[in-house]
Amino acid sequence: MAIERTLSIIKPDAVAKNVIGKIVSRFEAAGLKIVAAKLVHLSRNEAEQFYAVHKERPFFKDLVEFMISGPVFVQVLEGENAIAKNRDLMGATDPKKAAAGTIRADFADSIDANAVHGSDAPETAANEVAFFFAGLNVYAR
Ligand code: RTP
Ligand code: MG
Repeated sequence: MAIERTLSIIKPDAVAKNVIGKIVSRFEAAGLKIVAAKLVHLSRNEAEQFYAVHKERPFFKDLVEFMISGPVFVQVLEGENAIAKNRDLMGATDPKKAAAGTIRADFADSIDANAVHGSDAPETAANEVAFFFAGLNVYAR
């Protein structure tokens, strides 16, 4: 199986709840390594750029407002099948539909304030890693 890199964001709701450590522990327990990390408060422009793929969706404005409402903890995770593994750990977008024991089931309040972001495919992972960590290798060696 391929060693991949993926982008994870612990969103403002989870940072405000003081559960960065609990969420990071789940990545570590699943065998994902943190190869880069930083706490940042996104500007409106950065949040709009990051979620540009959703700019025509009805929830775009609320999504941007939420993502700039407080600091976020951004990480690059590396490991076997890291992109899908991270998405499995996160659970479904809507926490009401997220499987028991997933990050969103345990820490998210709503489909808007849903605790974490994770890249959804190899191409988006490469773009998202480069967006936050210029100069970092987007693929594992
Ligand atoms: P993410 O990109 O944040 O990891 O979440 P995702 O892949 O599970 O979901 P996606 O479809 O990419 O949507 C991005 C974020 O937009 C918000 N959203 N709200 N109200 C709605 O119907 C709705 N749908 C999506 C969520 O916060 C979602 O994480
Ligand atoms: Mg997404």
